[in-house]
Formats: sequence, C-alpha cells, structure tokens
Amino acid sequence: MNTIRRITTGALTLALSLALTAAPLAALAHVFPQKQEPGAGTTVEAPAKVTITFDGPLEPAFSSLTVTNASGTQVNTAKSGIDAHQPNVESVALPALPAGKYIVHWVAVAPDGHRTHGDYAFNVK
Ligand SMILES: [Cu+2]
Repeated sequence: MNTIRRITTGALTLALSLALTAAPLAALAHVFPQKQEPGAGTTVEAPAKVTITFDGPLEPAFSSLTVTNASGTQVNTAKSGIDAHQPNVESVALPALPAGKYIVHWVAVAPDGHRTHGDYAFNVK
C-alpha cells in the first residue's frame, strides 16, 4: 500500500515537472495565431486587410501573410508587415475582393528562428 502510494506520487511529480519544464520551452520556440481577422470559416464583407495576432513576437524578415483565392492565385499585392508597436501582430492589406472563398497562408518565425505555418479560409459575401 505504502509502496504503491509512493510510486504514484513519484509519477505524478515527474509528470508535473515535465509539464512545467516543457511548456515554457514550447511557448518560447514556436508562435501560433491567437486571433485572426477575419476569423476562420467566417463570411464577411470584403475586408481591407487580414490581421493575425500571434502568441509571441515575430521575426519580421521571415514571417509573412499571403492571401489566395479559391483557384490558388495570390490576391494581395501589398507585402505583409509587422505592427510597429506590437511585434506579435502581422497584417496584410487587400485589394477590393469579389465574393468568394479566400485562404490566408501564414508563416511565423520566432526570434529564435523556430518556424510555424498554417492556413485557414474565410468567405467574402
Ligand atoms: Cu521549432
């Protein structure tokens, strides 16, 4: 009884300390979107820009946002940029978009060089 209890506590302590050491490392190394405007899967009036707020600062030289239409053609002509006052906010200006489905492709590089990427769609009415 006593031994089992000790083992269980030991395993719990080990799991806890692993979680505690792993979490901050992962958070430092890789950035992910926290907020997307327009949001994933939403249908909106043609937006003037796409803005993504990440959970950590981005390396401007290697991070980017591009937007393509349903046939895969890039629709943004402007280059994406990081907000001057918020290093975790990136946006890209858009031309007047006709109705349809659009895909936002994001590449986020943290200051330590770790890269994450993803995409999501929104619809213009
Ligand atoms: Cu990495």
